[in-house]
Amino acid sequence: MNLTIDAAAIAADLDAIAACSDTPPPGVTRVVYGEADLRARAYLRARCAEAGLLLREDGLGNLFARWPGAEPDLPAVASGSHIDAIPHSGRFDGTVGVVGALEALRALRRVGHVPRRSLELLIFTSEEPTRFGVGCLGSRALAGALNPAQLRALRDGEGRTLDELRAAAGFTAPLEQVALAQGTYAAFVELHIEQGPLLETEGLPIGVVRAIAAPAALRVHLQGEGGHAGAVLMLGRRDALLAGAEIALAVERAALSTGRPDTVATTGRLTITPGAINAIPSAATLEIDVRDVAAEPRDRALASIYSAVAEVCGRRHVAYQIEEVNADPPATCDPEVVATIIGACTELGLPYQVMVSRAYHDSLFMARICPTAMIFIPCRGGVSHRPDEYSEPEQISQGVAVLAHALAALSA
Ligand code: HGY
Ligand code: MN
Ligand code: MN
Repeated sequence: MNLTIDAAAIAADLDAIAACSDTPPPGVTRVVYGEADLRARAYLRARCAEAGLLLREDGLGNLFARWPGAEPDLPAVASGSHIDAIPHSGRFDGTVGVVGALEALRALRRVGHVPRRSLELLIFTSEEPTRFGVGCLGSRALAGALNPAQLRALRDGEGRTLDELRAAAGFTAPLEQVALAQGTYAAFVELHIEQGPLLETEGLPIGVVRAIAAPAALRVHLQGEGGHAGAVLMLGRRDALLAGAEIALAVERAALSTGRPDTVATTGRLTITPGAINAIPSAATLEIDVRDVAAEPRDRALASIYSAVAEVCGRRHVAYQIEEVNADPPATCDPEVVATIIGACTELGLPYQVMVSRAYHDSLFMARICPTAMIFIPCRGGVSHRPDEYSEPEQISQGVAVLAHALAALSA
C-alpha cells in the first residue's frame, strides 16, 4: 500500500495543540478540564469532523472518532492517546499518538483503504495524574478499573469534585455508561514517544512495545507540631518537613535496594504547612511514584517505603497516614498485535527493536479489555516531561506510517 504521510499536517496539528497551554512557553501545561484542554479538544473535534469521522464523547470526556467499516457490527480497531500535559512539560507526550492516529486514518482514506472493521481514534481524558492524583483516569474507567462511585469520590487540589468539573466542561453523560465491555475492540495500538534514550542510542526509528511497566503511587501525610522558628528549641521538635526529607531519601534507597535497574522511585511532590521561613513545618505531604517492569520488585520497594515511614515517624514522633493511590499490575502486549506492527515495519523497511515501556500509558488499561500493543518513536536525548522534549518530523512520520500499515492490516 503506497501511503503518503502528510508531515506538514501533523506539524500544524501539533503546533495548534501546543498553543493550547495553561502556562506561557517554554513548555506546555494542559490540565484536564482546564481552559487549554477544552481548546485543544475543540480543535481536535473539528479536525476529526473534517476527516469525516463520527464523534462521540462519554461522561468523562473520552472522545471516540469512528470511521465505520464495511462490517460496522464487528469489534472495531482503535488507536489513540492523550492530550493532557503535566505542568511545564513537552509538546509530544501523548499528542503524537492522537495526531498520529488522526493522520494515519486520513492517509488510509486518501489511499482508498476500505476497512472491514471500523477504525476508531480515541482521545483519553486525563492520562496524567496532575489534577486528580491518579494516572490514566479515562482509560482506567473505560477498562472498568475505576467505578462510578470511585470516580465521584475524586477531588482536585482545590477540593472540587470530578462531577462538578466534568459537568462544567460539558461532559454530562452518566458515568455508569463509561466502562467498555470486553470485546468492544478487536485491537488497540498506541503511538507514543519513547520517553527514554534506547531508540536514539541504538539509532533505531521504531520501538515495538511488548510490555508496559507497573506503576504505583502513594500519598504520605505527615502531622508534626508547628511553632516559632526562633523560640522553639531543637530538642523535642516534631518537624514534619524533616521527617519528609528522611522519607524522600528512603524512597531513593528503596528503589536501589531491589538491585534491579528497572526499579525506579521518585518523590515528585512535597508540600508543607504553613510554609513560612520562621515557622516549624507542622504538616507535610509527599507524593511518591514507584515503578518496575515487574510487580514483585515494585512491591518490595513499596514495602521498604512503608517500613521507612513507620521508623522515621516513630523516631521523630510525627503522626502519619499512607494513602495508596494505585498499584497497578504491568501489562503484557498482545503477541499478534506486536507481530502486526513488526510486519508493518518490515513492509516499510524500517528497523525496529522490541522493548518494554518504562512509562505508563493508556495502553496499560486498554490491554485489560482488548489485544493491545504500542509503537515507540525516539525522542531527543530520551527527554520527556520537560519543555525540551522533542521528536523529529521524520521520526513522527515514520511512526505514523507504521501505525497506518498496522491499522490497515488489523482492520482488513
Ligand atoms: O508518568 C507516566 O509514565 C506517563 O507519562 N504519564
Ligand atoms: Mn506523560
Ligand atoms: Mn504519555
